[in-house]
Amino acid sequence: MNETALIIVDVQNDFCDNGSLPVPNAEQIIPGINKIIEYFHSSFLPVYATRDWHPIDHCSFKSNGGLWPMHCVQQTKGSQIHSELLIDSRVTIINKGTDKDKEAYSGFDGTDFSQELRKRNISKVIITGLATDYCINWTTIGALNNGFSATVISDLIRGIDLKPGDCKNAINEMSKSGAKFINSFELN
Ligand code: VGL
Ligand code: ZN
Repeated sequence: MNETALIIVDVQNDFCDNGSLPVPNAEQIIPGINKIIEYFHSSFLPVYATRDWHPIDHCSFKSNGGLWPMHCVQQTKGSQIHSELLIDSRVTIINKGTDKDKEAYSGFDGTDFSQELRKRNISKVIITGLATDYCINWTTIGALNNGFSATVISDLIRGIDLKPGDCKNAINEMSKSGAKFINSFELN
């Protein structure tokens, strides 16, 4: 149980420029994430990418009383992973938020992700992607709650800050829960 896996969270069109729920400056982190993906492949370490993967009648949409504009609807352009991200068959995709009645910000919520990681002897995850104050926060805490150690790449995350301070609070929360933070230059 001592392998490390990379988890790229929700780098999907709807969270990028011109998407329906754009995260400010999301696209800035893509080249940096690509370097980390290549580093993991060259070290023969597993790479996972989560996708927010909602049915069209999902409860998180404003049209259904939720908080968000319609986003990441299964099989649409908006739910595709950004084309500049180096995703190929070596990357395992994890879909979350697929139950119309449940919000699921964590890649560990309603998925078999933790069993999959355990099966591959992974004890530590490195986390990057979108959005700091939602799916990064919840996925990181989900990893910790499932017994993995979790490290967030601090310069390769971007957040929404619906309320100013949300991202800062999320970082404090992850820290308090036991997550570590590193800069990407420490990885390659
Ligand atoms: C997310 C808002 C709604 C995220 C997903 O990926 O952080 N944020 N759905
Ligand atoms: Zn969502």
